[in-house]
Amino acid sequence: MKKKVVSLALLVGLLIGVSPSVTYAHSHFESSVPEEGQTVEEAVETIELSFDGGIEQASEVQVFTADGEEIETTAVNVNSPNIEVELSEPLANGDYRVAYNVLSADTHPVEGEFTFSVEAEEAIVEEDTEDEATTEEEVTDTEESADTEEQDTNVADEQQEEDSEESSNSIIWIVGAVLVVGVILGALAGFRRKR
Ligand SMILES: [Cu+2]
Repeated sequence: MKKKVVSLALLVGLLIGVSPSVTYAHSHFESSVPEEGQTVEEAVETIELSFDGGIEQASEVQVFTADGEEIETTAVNVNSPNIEVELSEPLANGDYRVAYNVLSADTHPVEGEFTFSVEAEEAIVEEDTEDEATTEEEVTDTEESADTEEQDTNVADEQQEEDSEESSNSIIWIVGAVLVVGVILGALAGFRRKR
């Protein structure tokens, strides 16, 4: 009789111990938009990932170009079991890799990645030229800032020179104006006296 009670207690204990892992099962990557290997022919500004179980807020997603350059994301919205990644601007044509590091609801990390391509018309071609323009601007910016650092003191000196030039110029103007007014007044006075 006692043995039965003990084994029953063990059985109940075992069930209780097992049940949490049943409730919080390990989550797996299920699908995405764009999906693995897809070639998208329109602008891509968001990427959606879906998992087959609960995932935690601490989940991360990164998007990379074929060259391994990371794409800027404005938000990674975890809405278990889905994640929506918002990109700062539409993706240019090319191949992309999405890497996810998700925390499953059972606290186990789930890592993985998938790739897709963008092959859109028009809009994306414009994007490309814009990108190039921005890069060129950035390059000049860096050059300029490097120059600025070197010539900082020179610029300050020039600025001071300009300032003093300006002030001496305005003094010349004021003195000149006073002289002209004086000459006119003097002439007028002389004219009146003559009369
Ligand atoms: Cu797990």
